Amino acid sequence: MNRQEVLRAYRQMRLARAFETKVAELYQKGRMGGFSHLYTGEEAVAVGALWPLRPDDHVLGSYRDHVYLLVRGTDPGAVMAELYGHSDGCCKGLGGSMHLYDRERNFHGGYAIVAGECPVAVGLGLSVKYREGDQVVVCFFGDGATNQGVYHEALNMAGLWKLPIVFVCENNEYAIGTSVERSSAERNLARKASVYGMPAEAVDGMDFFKMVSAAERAVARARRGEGPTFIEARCYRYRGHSMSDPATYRSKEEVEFWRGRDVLEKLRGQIRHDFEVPDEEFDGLDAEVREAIEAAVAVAEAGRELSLEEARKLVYVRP
Ligand SMILES: Cc1ncc(C[n+]2csc(CCOP(=O)(O)OP(=O)(O)O)c2C)c(N)n1
Repeated sequence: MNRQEVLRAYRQMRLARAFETKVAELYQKGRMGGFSHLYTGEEAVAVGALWPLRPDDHVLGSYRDHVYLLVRGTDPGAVMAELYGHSDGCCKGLGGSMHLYDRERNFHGGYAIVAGECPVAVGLGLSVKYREGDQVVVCFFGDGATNQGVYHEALNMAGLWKLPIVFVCENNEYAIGTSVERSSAERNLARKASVYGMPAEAVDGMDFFKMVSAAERAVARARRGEGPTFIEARCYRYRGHSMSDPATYRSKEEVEFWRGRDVLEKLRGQIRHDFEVPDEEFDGLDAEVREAIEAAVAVAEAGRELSLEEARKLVYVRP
């Protein structure tokens, strides 16, 4: 990767972090309703896994979904307005935090049902194969999803039919407050997936470069028609499961251990060292990101909710 590319990766990660820090603040001020599940700490997984994709590739995620859209290039104002439930939102305010969607960028949804995105990814993968395309489907889900029946059905079909899918499991060690050891008979989630006819590997999800190289291998395999790959990204979320979770089930030491391996700090250190990027250049990028976030908040604040009549027209269609 060259200097320009690594700085682009840093900017994407910084934008993701700053966006969600702002969301936490605005959520606490009551500016948005519904649930809000933040990705803070896991940014290297999304930025790394999506790095090799082309605009015509497909992406799906769970309810912890804000960052995927930002990385895919959805306007931050459209994501923020969606969280406000406003009509400028990427789903005109009808989806909200857990149900983001951007057809133009082939982001096919945030799914609030755990593992709900996995069979949809199989459908998309099958459609790519049927049309003899070379697009790839990247499907994100948490460790908790690997205990769902539909997840196993989806992986089985993807492996059997050699579909062009990259399954990215964000193993952040917890499903709400239940740790992997207490919920999965097989704690090694890569091994658990490997029986479905696909290569499966565990990757340090706190390291952007390791995520990129795993994703590049998986995407290349899928494009060559060799079928799916499973990546277990070992990572950690700094915050509770959602904004209403005080996360009392884990110790301060545990959180501090992971914060000490912060993905943004790590990437900044690597770039500073390898490309001799001066601090002022990082400061410039940080300032640019702050402005982008302010602009996003301004879009959301200035917006309005759809009227019931407008909403009804979008939700119901005549058969
Ligand atoms: C089928 C189903 N069962 C239970 C829930 C309630 N629920 C919401 S999030 C969650 C935990 C999922 O954890 P994980 O898949 O590890 O994702 P993470 O939140 O760690 O990103 C559960 C059990 C749900 N939404 N859907």
